[in-house]
Amino acid sequence: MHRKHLLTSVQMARFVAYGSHRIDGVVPADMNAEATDVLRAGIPAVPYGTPLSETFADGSFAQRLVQLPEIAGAIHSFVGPDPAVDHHAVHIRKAREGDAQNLHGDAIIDVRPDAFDVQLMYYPQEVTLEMGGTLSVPGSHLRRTNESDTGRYQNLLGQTRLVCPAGTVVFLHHGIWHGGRRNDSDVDRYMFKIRFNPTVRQLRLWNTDDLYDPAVAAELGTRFPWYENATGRLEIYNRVLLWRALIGDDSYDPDYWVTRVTNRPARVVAGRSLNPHAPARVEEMA
Ligand SMILES: O=C(O)CCC(=O)C(=O)O
Repeated sequence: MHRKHLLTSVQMARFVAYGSHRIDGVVPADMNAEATDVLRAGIPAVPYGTPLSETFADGSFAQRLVQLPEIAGAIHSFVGPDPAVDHHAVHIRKAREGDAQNLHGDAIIDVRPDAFDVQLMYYPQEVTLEMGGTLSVPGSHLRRTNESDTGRYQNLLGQTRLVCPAGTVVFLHHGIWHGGRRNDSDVDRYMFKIRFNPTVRQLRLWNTDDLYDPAVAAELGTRFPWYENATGRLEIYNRVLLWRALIGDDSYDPDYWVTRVTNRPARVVAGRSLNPHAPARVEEMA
C-alpha cells in the first residue's frame, strides 16, 4: 500500500465529522463502460463475513474495482488490511419508478463508539439530480437510531443528494442516514454497494504525517445546520470518543467536553471515616 493512496489525518477527521468520504470519477471510463452489464447480470453473493480476498473471483470486475489504488487506499485507511465483506448488493433505481426510499441507516442501533464498518458505493454512470442519487445527512452517523426509524423525517437542513460524474465512489460510515431518491429520469440508475467489517483494530490505519495539524480539530468541530443547539454538541462529543480510539490517545479533547463529563477522580482526601468506631485517619492532607 503506497502512502500516497492512504487518506490523510485531516481527511479522516472529516470522515469522522461528516460520516462520508467521496472520490469523484476515480474509476476509469473503460471500467464504467463495462459496469452496467456486469451489475445487471449480478455479482455472486458470499456468506456474511467472507474475507475480501475471497469474495470476488480473480480478475472479476468487482475485484478490479476494490484493487484500484485510490479505492484500496481508502478501504485500508478506514478498516485496515484484510477486511471482511459483510455483504454486497447491486442497487438499481428504475427509470421513472415513482417512489423513493425512506431515510434509514443500514444497521440496528449500533453503539460502538470506537469502531465502525464502512460502506463503499460505486456509481458507474454520471448521476444527475433527476436520477435520484443517494440522499444522505452529513453528521448523522453517530446518533443512536434504529435502522428505518428515521424514515419519518423529510428534508433535513443540510442533507445532500448525490450528483456526480461517472466512476464516483462514496464511502459511508455504517450509521449514516441515507436513502435512494426517486428516479425521475428515463435512465435506470446503478449503484454497487459493499459493506466492510474491520478485522484489525482501527488504529492509525491512514497516513498520519499530519496528525497534529490544527485542521484536524477544526474538522472534528464541524456543526451541521440540522443539529439542535444543545444535542448537536453530543455529536462532537461522540466524534472525540471515536477519534481518541482511532489515534490511540485517550487524552485527546480539543474542547474539554469529554474530559469534563468523564471526570471521576479516584484520589481520596477525606480526613475521617463515616464509621464512628473507626480510628480517625488522615489519608492525605490536601
Ligand atoms: O439506491 C440508493 O441510492 C441507496 C440504496 C441504499 O442505500 C439501501 O438500499 O440501503
